[in-house]
Amino acid sequence: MIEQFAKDVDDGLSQAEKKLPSKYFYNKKGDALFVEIMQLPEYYLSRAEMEIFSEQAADIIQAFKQDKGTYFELIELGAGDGTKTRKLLKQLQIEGYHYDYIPVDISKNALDQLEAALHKDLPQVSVKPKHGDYFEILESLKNSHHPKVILFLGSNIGNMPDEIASNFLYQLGSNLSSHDKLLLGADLIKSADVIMPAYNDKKGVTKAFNFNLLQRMNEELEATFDIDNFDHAPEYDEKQGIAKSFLKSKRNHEVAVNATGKIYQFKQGEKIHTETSRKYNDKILSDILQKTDLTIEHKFVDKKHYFADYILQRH
Ligand code: AVJ
Repeated sequence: MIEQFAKDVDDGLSQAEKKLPSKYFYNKKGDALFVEIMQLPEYYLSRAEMEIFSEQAADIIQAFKQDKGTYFELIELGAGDGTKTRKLLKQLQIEGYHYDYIPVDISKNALDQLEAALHKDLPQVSVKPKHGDYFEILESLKNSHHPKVILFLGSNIGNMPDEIASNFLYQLGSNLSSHDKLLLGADLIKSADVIMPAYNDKKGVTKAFNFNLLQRMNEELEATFDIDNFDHAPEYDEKQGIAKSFLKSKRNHEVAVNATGKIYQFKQGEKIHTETSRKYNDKILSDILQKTDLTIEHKFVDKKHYFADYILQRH
């Protein structure tokens, strides 16, 4: 794991345009910061999706079109703290469905906490956590022949550039059977004055989340990053609907990373791209789905039309 981290860091920092994979945000501290982000007044995404789940859980479940008498697998990619999913799990219990809830997450810490919390709050739900990244899980889907409903919420897909998202959804679709469903949460394109504060909150939690990546490299890779040498610098291209987060070097300096055995130079104003958060509309999503076996069947939105949960079916 550490070796892969070191390799990814070396790859990213050796490019002309430096970058780091956003999946490394999520260590114990990053998980806690992300939970804090979800509660920020500026971070509308979680609240909008929560509203959809609170008010439309029964309709969403109906759109799954699962047979009440037949066991199915409810698989959540990037489950995190599972707050929204709880609404669905409760409703599924009420309606008497037979299923296992299989949360998948890159963070073992988040999975352990989720399992403990569900065991306490919803003891009837059978929870079978899986630790790993999304791509690793795809293969293992093939090994089970039960009907499946995949949850990919929170606009987590937005971390993938469109081509990667398309490949990922293609692979996901090809590992599903017809009538399996994918519930895909997608943040919708809107104006910069709503989006920018969500990635640059007043309290500085998102900034701390971004800086945590530097601290994680210091701790796990014996790097010498000084957070005082960087600014948190989010951007949003309103026309394209793409938000990006950067760490921007305040001065010319260099950083040693013991685990890679290298020294990396940073120029004043030079940026490390740490995250992409793509925003969607029906057209963008349809284009991404074009090469896949998945088609849009339903769309659930919040009252402000900030966020959408799409139901996709393998055709
Ligand atoms: C969990 C990937 C959806 O991109 O909005 C929040 C992560 N980054 N604030 C997002 C995040 C900074 C989030 N996703």
